[in-house]
Amino acid sequence: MEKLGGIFNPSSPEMVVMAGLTYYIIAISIGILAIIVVAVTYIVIRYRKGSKDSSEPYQNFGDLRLEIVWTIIPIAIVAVLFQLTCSTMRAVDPPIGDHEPDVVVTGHQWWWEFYYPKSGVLTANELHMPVGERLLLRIESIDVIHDFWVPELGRKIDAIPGHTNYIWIGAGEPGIFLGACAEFCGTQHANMRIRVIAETQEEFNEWQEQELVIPSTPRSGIAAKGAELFQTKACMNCHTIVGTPAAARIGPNLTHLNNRQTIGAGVLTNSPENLTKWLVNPQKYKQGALMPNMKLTDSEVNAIVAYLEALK
Ligand code: HEC
Ligand SMILES: [Cu+2]
Repeated sequence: MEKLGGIFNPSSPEMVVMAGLTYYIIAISIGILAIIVVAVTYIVIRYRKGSKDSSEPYQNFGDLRLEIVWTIIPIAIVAVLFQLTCSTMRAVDPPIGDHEPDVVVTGHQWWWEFYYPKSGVLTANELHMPVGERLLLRIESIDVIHDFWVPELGRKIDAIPGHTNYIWIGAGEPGIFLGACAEFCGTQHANMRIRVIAETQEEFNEWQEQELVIPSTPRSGIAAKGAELFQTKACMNCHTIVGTPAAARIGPNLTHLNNRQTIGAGVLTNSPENLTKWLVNPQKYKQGALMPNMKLTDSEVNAIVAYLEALK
């Protein structure tokens, strides 16, 4: 169930309020535009220059009553918009207080790291959340300015190196909500996608339990060969696989890659075939990505794919 639609498909309580404000502003603007168009049209026709009379029309300077009216009306309109904006901000962006973040979001060129400090889950590009819960996200960046945005669920916010930002985010209904980096951050900016997977509390708990399993390292067969290659082919310099010495966070945590729907922050759907393609040459699918072409032979690739698929 994939949806697009941004503000026209508000799917969180926050986004419902924000979309409401947008609709109000659009409605008021259309109202003002309509009044102006009607007035201009009327005046152009009513006071057009006649063929008989060529003198200047009557000029009316300094009408105090008129000036008061056209000062008060715009102030009233702005005051209403100000009040609506303030109540929207109160609803969408409540104070953080001493609330601990539920997820730490770190922007990387060109993927997202999601860390759940309360459980210890560390994953990438796909943000799971229980429906009806409002999560506090702490937004950071490891390199350049990125911007976290899932249009159907609420506010967008910058991920700035050396500075933390916070947003509240929740989903009012189950589904997959697509988002993306919204601040140009280099060649693969367009392929820095976000998938929010909003699910029931039970499904979320199940996912979380799976994420926390420490997989056993295969001891025999082609997968064991893959495990060995993972250590010797420099993969471990950039990636984490829990339960092995690989603990780097330059690239996504691969421990439970099986649980993810996509590879490369959305460039490929996750399947053994696509994983093979990615490992043969990631640069073909995401040119400029910070994972180099590892120049693996076909049998090395097959062994590593077997290993990553075996991690459960
Ligand atoms: C220099 C660091 C580096 C090395 C070495 C490296 N990778 Fe990566 N890898 C990355 C980065 C960065 C990404 C994320 C790329 C992106 O999405 O922009 C990535 C992505 C991946 C992905 C996709 C993960 C996901 O969730 O999208 C897989 C699978 C992967 N690497 C496997 C490997 C394997 C296997 C090796 C060793 C043969 C390896 N990598 C070596 C940095 C590295
Ligand atoms: Cu970007």
